[in-house]
Amino acid sequence: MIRIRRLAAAGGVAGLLAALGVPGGGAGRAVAAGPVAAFPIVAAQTAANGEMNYDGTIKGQLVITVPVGAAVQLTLTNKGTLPHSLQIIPYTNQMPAAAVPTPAFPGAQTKDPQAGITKGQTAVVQFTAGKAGRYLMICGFPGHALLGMYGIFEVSPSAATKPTLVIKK
Ligand SMILES: [Cu+2]
Repeated sequence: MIRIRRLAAAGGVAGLLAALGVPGGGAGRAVAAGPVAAFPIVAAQTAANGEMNYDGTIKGQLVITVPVGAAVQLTLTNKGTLPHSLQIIPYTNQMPAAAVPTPAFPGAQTKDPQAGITKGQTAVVQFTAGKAGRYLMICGFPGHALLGMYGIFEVSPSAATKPTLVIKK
């Protein structure tokens, strides 16, 4: 079910960009003209929080900031014994029990985020940060976000903002 949604969403990127007036939505390429913001992220990098961490961080300590319109690439590698995933969702104080049906941006999740990827696997997530605002990067495996496996994903309204990944501990 999620796979079908993802495919449908991927086909809608060009239309979304056109609707938003983002340059690059035309010319036959569904790729934003914004800068590429590429970050590797390791799930279960340490034993912290029962391995339910991104780069050893929990509860919003990891903050990614990108400019609006950025072509984002997040490469998730799982070093732990539990499955993990990554999904961008609108900011909320109420962590979902598992991945939500639709990510904040088309394609902004690893495949089947409730199932996750297993130890040693890597998944590449690519999407356009089409709307400024504050979002969460959650693990969609049941229970993990509730237990603190989430970071912050900020989309700056300024296209001049440099993409950064900051760890605040
Ligand atoms: Cu997880």
